[in-house]
Amino acid sequence: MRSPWFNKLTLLLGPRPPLSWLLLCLISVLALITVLGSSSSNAFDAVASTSGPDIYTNYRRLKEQAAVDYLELRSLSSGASKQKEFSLCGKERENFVPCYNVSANLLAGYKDGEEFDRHCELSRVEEKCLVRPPKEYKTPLRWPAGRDVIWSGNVKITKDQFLSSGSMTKRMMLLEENQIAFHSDDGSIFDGVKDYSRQIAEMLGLGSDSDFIQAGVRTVLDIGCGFGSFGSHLLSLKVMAVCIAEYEATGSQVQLALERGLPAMIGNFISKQLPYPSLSFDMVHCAQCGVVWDEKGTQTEGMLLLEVDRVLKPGGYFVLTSPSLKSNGSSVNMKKRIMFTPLETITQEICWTLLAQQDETFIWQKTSDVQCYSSRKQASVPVCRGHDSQSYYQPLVSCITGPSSSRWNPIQNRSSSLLLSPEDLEVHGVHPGDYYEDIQLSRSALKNYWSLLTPLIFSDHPKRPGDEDPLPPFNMVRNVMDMNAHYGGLNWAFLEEKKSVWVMNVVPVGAPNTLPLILDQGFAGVLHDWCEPFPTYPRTYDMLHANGLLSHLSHHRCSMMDVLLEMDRILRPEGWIVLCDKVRAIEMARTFASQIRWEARVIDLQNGSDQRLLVCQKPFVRK
Ligand SMILES: *[C@@H]1O[C@H](CO)[C@@H](O)[C@H](O)[C@H]1NC(C)=O
Ligand SMILES: *[C@@H]1O[C@H](CO)[C@@H](O)[C@H](O)[C@H]1NC(C)=O
Ligand SMILES: *[C@@H]1O[C@H](CO)[C@@H](O)[C@H](O)[C@H]1NC(C)=O
Ligand SMILES: CC(=O)N[C@H]1CO[C@H](CO)[C@@H](O)[C@@H]1O
Repeated sequence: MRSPWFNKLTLLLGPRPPLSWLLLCLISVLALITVLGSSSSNAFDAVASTSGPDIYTNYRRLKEQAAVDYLELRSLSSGASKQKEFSLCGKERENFVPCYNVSANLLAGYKDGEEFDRHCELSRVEEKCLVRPPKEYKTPLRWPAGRDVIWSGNVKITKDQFLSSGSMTKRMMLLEENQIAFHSDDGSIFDGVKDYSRQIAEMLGLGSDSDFIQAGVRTVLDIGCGFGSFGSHLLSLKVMAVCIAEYEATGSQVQLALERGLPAMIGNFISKQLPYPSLSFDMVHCAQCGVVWDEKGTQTEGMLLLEVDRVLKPGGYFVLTSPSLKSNGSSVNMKKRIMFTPLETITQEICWTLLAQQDETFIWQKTSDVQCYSSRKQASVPVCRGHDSQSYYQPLVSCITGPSSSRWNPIQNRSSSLLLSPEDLEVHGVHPGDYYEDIQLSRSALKNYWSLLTPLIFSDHPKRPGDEDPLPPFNMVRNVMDMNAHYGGLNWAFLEEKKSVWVMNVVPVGAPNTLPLILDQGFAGVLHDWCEPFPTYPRTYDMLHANGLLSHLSHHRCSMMDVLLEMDRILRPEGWIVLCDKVRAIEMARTFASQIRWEARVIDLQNGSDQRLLVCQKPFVRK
């Protein structure tokens, strides 16, 4: 594939020296693979000598970190052979999602929906153990077969939920006793979703739903996505749809969507903003998503719509489908009036126009004209002062965010290329060379990583980078997470290689906030604090990649062990971990990996560089 931007890339890369340590890391992967002596004593010395150019801004934090390191060191120096392996958690934790203990939240006094919110402070788990898969767990089918058929034993769903499912986005059927089938895009089991998608396109004035991209719709936030069938159809049209839904103990929309290989994460905006910056999505979609948008007299009145407005890009669309609008009898119009008068008021005030209304579906368009806000007749909803804070766990606001942002660019005005232009990059304050270099480096990195992902790497005659790619089923990778995504280079590399994966690009709290840039490329991404569990169900990712994350976290007050245990939780059996980091971080992780009972191999860069690669695989069963 040689798209025009590729040439631009080569041009830009040409004169720049290969500065980044990432380059060290990647180039050196080409070097020989050697097994490091497991936890030799100099590894501890390396861990202990925490010198380097790192700037600590907070002395107290430094001291606290020293304490954590010390504890970890002590447990290390008790001898690798004596390292205790973690035991498996009990059966009750098979579908364990930390931070979402509803009964604990209720006990703490959260109510009115806030009990379903994320409250990590209330669910500290003392016991460290490995979340085990259900007894009947089976390796998911390969993409794209796995999109339409899943093993019912892999997800938690009750018979009632199964039988009651019937809405367009929740349709499924039991094939045999252990398989669930969903809407298939090319089959004709259900065609409801296709018709629905065509209807939306028509309401937007498009000839067909394959014109979404041309109309500027590349990314969709699908709130309460059912089981992802609409998103799955959009993916086939090359539109990236990310599903968010609240935590559900059984029949989880997010768990089922991820099991099918569709982008999803737990997200709920009852009281807090979503972990996305403003002006992020081209469309927000809610079909029977269970959100009450116009609740009167509550503290959050109107705020949920303002949150939708915040994450929508200028000129973007809000699609709302709600069967409650379609009455049983003749009172159709009456009902709609009652239901929609409040929404009408607020949508006008925030400069949305009702584009179309058909059956139970309404489409509003957010203004693309900043002037609209100053020319409003009555401005009872003010424009927020200052800029989008872009921090984490912000409360909902009752003002309009975004008009003053330099990222204010109507979706209809955007170039069709996903690659950002130098002008776009200027808006983000990013040097084009850095951006194109990140992509270039990730491209070569991916080639190497991919060829390493085979159990052969753990054998006595390990596979080397560049050796022929392993045969299926070894590369069964669909859901990928880049835990420290930087500019989204790894996502680019996957795209270019035409691998059938999607990437959750995570920007760690405390790292330069590149999330707006990632989302502006049409990728999935989220801000996350890795000292806390990730908002997803167990066994939902096939590959976790982290470049420099461990050293980044050493500035924070969390233990590496907790991060690795969390990685183990969210990884599918036989899933892969690729860590690239400084030698002391990697050697520490190597020791912990054996406690978590991962197969692991350190790859030496053989270049005097202090970067190492750690490739691990989570075993299918642990005895
Ligand atoms: C959830 O919280 C309750 C009440 O604090 C506690 O008894 C229970 O063990 C917790 N559940 C999990 C899975 O941590
Ligand atoms: C419509 O029908 C449903 C179930 O059939 C019922 O629960 C609901 O009350 C009805 N609504 C009206 C407005 O009659
Ligand atoms: C969008 O494009 C139109 C036509 O090229 C132009 O007039 C308008 O100023 C642009 N809007 C923005 C916000 O760039
Ligand atoms: C990326 C890197 O550090 N490359 C170096 C590897 O080692 C050779 C020889 O010592 C250097 O010339 C490279 O610059």
